[in-house]
Amino acid sequence: KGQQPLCLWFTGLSGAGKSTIANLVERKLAAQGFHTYLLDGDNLRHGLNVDLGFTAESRVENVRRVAEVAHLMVDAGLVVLVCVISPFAGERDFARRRFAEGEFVEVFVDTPLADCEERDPKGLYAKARAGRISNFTGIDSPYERPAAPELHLNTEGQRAEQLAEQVLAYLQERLG
Ligand code: GGZ
Repeated sequence: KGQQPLCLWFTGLSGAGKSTIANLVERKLAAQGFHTYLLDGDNLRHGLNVDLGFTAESRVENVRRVAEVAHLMVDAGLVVLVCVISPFAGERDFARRRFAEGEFVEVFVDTPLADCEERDPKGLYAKARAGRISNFTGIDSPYERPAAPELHLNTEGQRAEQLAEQVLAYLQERLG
């Protein structure tokens, strides 16, 4: 199936739902015949980015590498879904600039910190609050909210399935 290569860049707090939504979107795109690949920050940190931690410098490098890999994959013709907190506007802009106009779709998964902390699927927020992890996004490390994302998902009271549909509806309009 003919397709426009594209990078869907999901940004948001830990536990915001980036991976859950991106996985649903990927499944639906694959079912429509698109060739997709999902780059997940948490997974990449076990391989490509195993040398990086969570200082500001490490996050800058982490996001830079992920953007470069995503760019290579888009170059190869894929629809790439990226899930990284990418807390700094400057690095998200760096990522955007790697791509041609219209190839980069920033998706802000906007979940209130309180909700992320309540979910706390990996117990990381509890650890951060207890001072057992430092530089935790939203606790003692900043998250700069996107000013003008292509898509702003307000997740409060929404199911992941509905949010994935919002992404697909946007793509449908964009890609036809
Ligand atoms: C934020 C952390 C931290 C700290 C471990 N701060 O929700 P998760 O668990 O599965 O995903 C988070 C992941 C964040 O990696 P990214 O590569 O997306 O971050 S960034 O874009 O800022 O470079 C979280 C886990 O790693 N994690 N320690 N201190 N998240």
